[in-house]
Amino acid sequence: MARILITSALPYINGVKHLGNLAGSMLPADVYARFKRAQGHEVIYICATDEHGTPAELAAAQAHQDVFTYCEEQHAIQHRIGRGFGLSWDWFGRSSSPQNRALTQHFADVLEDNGYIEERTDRMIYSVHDKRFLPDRYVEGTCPICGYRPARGDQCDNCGSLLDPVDLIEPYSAISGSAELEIRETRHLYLLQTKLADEIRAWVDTKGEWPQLARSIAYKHLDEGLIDRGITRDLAWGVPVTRGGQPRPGFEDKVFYVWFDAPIEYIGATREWADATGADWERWWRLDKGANDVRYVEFMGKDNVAFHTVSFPATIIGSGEPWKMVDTLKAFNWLNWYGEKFSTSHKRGVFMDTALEIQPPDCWRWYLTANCPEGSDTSFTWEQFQAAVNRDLADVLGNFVNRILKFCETRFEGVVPAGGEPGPLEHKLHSDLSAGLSELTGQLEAMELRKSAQAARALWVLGNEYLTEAAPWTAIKSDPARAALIVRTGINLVGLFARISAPFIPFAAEKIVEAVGEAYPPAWPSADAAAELGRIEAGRPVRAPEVLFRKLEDAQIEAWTAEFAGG
Ligand code: B3M
Ligand code: ZN
Repeated sequence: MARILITSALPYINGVKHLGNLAGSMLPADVYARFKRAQGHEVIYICATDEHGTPAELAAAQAHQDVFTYCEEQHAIQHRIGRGFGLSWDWFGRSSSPQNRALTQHFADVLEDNGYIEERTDRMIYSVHDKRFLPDRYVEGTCPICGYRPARGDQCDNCGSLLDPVDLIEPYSAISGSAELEIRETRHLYLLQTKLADEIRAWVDTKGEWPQLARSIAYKHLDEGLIDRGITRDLAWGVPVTRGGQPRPGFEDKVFYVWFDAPIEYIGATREWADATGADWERWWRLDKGANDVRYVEFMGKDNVAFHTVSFPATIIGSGEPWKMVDTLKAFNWLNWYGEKFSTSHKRGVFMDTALEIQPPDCWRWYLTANCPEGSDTSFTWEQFQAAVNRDLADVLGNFVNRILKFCETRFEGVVPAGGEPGPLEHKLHSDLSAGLSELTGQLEAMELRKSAQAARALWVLGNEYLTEAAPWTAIKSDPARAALIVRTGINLVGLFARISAPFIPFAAEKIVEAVGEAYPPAWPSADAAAELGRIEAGRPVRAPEVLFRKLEDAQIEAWTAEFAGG
């Protein structure tokens, strides 16, 4: 048995996330974590809210809250919603935790000791009216590339260009609207990534097993050439800049840049978990404390890949300390809403809170896994969602479970019947199932989410085909022993389907498992179908569960299409 550390990109604190955020990091990480636990491995799945930086401060100001209270509330909201989707985090931490603060300050210290941090003088925008510097999103103005207004200081929302606040045309303060801005000098810490570039490349070169999307983005950034990166900001909310545990002179009003402390929170959150539960965090993260045999897998959207393949590795490698680094990095493209971006302000697309109000979590989990933006950007459509729920879940899986269990209730008093011997139909079923089980396990091992969902569905289809051909409702009239064998086989298929479906649709899987008297969470099956179909023996009471999946009517789909179209 292996030890597997899983993290998904830390969602920003500034509001409830949309379905694309879920589909491109947290959900696939959860499917994989559940699969690996079911195989019997020791797994921890760690996530957290990313709470620092200008997005947090600005969102708090908009909500008329102080940033501390805002973050506390939003963290609780995101935590509750994540649990509502069944995300099986072992810990959902906060990047503003004392644990992360200590680690961030520690990394800055050792990086400086090793000669990888330097103080430099920067020219930054200062607002005379607000009496403060305006980093990143605190400045708005006209985009110098496309002319869009208001473009934000760090990025233009219209053309996507990455900007420097000083490049904006006719800039103004996002706080007060004041255009009385000056360029002033300010001191900042720089992480000397140029000095680390060769070591980072050499490390990426050893990662041949990374999926293609992650590798290509990493090399794109390495080939463009790394630049030294400012890792402090003139902000109040964040990790204070210290040196050797004392405030750093001249940096009393500054904090570390959010992208410096956010990835460190993967470690920080593990410490939060350890502090809360008495677990040992070092055996997951310190190579000198046993983390050598940990396999570390990260899940994230493609825009985060550079930070995880270049910037965070620069922090770790530059520290010279024996920290565990990522082994496999699974990246995703965008899930869009009918070809456009999700947007809170335009009311376009479904966000995680609303999603849970209108449909059960398993329906979203199934659709978003089966249609995740793996090979390219994809678009959500209500028609596909309806098909995923009605055909895959209701017609194929739900119907199978109900047909066989209802039949057992009416004809065998709800007890798994004895008698009968497997015939040619069962032998064919065993060999088809065995092949399908190895396919499914292989795709999950490879973290191919879409293909995994297809493989699971193909197994459900095999069950339906078997039942239709074997036709126990006919056999019962002429050959009761044969009918008993078919029903027993069918009930074992139900149990098997619950086991293979649990990573995708854990709530339904739990109901199914209960219906056939198995334990939850169920263990992952071997590829020996004949053995797997012998688990549930004659004499066990079973019962049909309540409706597992409700079908979606066309009228409902039309109403949602209009409601969430934006405009
Ligand atoms: N919060 C960006 C995002 O949510 C950022 C990820 C941090 S991962 C350490 O896409
Ligand atoms: Zn632009």
